Amino acid sequence: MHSSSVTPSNDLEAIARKGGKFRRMAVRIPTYMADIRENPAWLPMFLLARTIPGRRAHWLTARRGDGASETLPSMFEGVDAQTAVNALKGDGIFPDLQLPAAITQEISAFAHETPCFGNFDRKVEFAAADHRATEDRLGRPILSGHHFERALDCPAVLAVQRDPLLSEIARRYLGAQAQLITTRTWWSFPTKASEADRSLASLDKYHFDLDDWRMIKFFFYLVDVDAGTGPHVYVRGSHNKRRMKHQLTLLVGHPADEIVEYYGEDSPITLTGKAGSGFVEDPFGFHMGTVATEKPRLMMEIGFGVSKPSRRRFHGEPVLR
Ligand SMILES: O=C(O)CCC(=O)C(=O)O
Repeated sequence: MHSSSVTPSNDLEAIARKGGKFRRMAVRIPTYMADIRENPAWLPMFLLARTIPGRRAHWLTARRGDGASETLPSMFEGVDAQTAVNALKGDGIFPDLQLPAAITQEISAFAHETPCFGNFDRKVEFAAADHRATEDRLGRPILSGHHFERALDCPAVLAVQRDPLLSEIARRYLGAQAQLITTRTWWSFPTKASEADRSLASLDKYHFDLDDWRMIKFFFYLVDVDAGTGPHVYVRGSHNKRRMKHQLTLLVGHPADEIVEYYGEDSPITLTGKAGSGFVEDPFGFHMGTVATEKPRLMMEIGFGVSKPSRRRFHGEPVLR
């Protein structure tokens, strides 16, 4: 006869593990409450968009959208919108975008000069070069530095945000309702961060995004990113297939072994590349940023969705104060 028993120490371990999950959720509760206050329509999305039937039902409302801006000049020479859309449909990611060198340099210079906010806290303001000194002064690790609305003061950021290729890909993939919902630039610094800070910064844990029913995010590296610079990882094929257990939980983050077991060992791709390289993904697929171990990473995100943009999420700020 096979039997299993729960010893007191097993019990404590289980509570500690749950404590981790609850802590991860607790970090996000103020964000969720702020979203509901700002837009009550967020609640059904938050509950149902995590399920495959809920999403499929919403995809049926997509109106056909293509061709509107295909002839307008784009900074992304040689990229065919439909090739990107086909890759998004199949893999959930298209990894072949490249910013012009002048745009990359302008955004990078801007992000070096413009003070950012540490760990999403507007009271912690510093220039990227002063990261270590700021950590020493405050006596705690600083994992991320966001520029929030300051990003829009950079003309090159606006030029990328408004590029016709991005909106063409968004309309072809998401439907004619596609609209801009995020623009952010931020640093990820090598440091020893707490789990709560890593969770808030969406680092080191596979998760999917639930900011809208249907979304795509364009990401661009503004420094060279290798294994030590906290590369982004995406699980190919995870945008349109979901284990039941992962549809019926409120948690968006899940352990790597569960992900790899379900989607296959070859499904995660780690995106490294030179400054200016970029990719577009469907963030319902599992993905994560990894914590930088050697050099800071500077990243820009331009996101499209189908619902009214939230003031909060536009620049990635958890709660507006
Ligand atoms: O920092 C990254 O590479 C990932 C960011 C992320 O996970 C997100 O925007 O949801």
